[in-house]
Amino acid sequence: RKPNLAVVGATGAVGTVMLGLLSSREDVWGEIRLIASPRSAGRRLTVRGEEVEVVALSEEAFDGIDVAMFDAPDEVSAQWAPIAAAKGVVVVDNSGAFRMDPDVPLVVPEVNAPAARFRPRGIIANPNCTTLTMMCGLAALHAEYGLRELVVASYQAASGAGQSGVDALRDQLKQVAGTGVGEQTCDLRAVITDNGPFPAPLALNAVPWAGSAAADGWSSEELKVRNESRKILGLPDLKVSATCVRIPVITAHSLAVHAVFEREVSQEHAQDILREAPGVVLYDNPAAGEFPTPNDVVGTDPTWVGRVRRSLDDPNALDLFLCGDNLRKGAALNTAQIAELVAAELGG
Ligand code: 11C
Repeated sequence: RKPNLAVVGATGAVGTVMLGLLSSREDVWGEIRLIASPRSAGRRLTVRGEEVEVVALSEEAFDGIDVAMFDAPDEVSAQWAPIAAAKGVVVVDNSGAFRMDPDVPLVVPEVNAPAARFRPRGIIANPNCTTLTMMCGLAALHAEYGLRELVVASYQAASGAGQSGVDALRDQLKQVAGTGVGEQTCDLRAVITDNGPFPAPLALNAVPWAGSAAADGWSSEELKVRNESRKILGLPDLKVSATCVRIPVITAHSLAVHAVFEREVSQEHAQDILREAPGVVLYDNPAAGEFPTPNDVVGTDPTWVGRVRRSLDDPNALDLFLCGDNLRKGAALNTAQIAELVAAELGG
């Protein structure tokens, strides 16, 4: 029989994209059960062309389920993923709760699919969307050149902060549209009084902060980029410096990456590697105006890469610009791909 799937967090920004993916990808699932907080229970959502009623999160909600995708806050996953796993459900979790647990694999199917089979806790973690934007491209370059160091600046979309981030940005854009606001220091802060989930106005701005405060001035998002990249690539000593910045884009994260390798690189060979890399599209002809932008890649599955250059000061280093839909490959798509690996393993 085909395995039964639960989608926990079905009504959120990622959950909504997930239902679209489940309706358009090859259907490997038996029942698809939609689970959300009690507040959203009873809503009817469409998946695979059929209306399904959302049920409240509870232990019984996992009865008869084989695989559960969680897109929930860290504390909800931390509490409920082990409850589901204890019932024999394989959990694919998109929160930060388990990613760095040595007994939980952190999986990008194009990069380390076999890791998904070692899951002593019955949980597989899905990486952070910022990390995911660069993993497929960097893994391919690492296989050829041996990665030593990453210096990353992110340009992250509002939807990384969920539906409340999208709503806040849309409201702020309405407040500033057609005004002269943004020309003078502080006038944005006078007009935009509700920053939503962001620590400063996002419309007409760039905010160098994502996530929560970690030690020594780093943000949690910057540490996730470092720790998760190390784990996925199997490089525990990889040097990583990230600066994570939110920009007024609705969906699709972008990263400027300076990558240093063990061996000498060439621009053309690096472009060839990226052209062939699974999950990657090379779009790199700046003379013709061809490079990825968030607006061009939103709604697509691959991660896109352009502006590939050999560093002028280091023959072992490349500079590149990557964009990916943070709700698709950055979240729902990668989760679905992992769940499909499990379905294939279970014989679905
Ligand atoms: C953001 N990347 O753009 C974050 C959202 O660890 O899964 C995802 C947080 C996470 O704000």
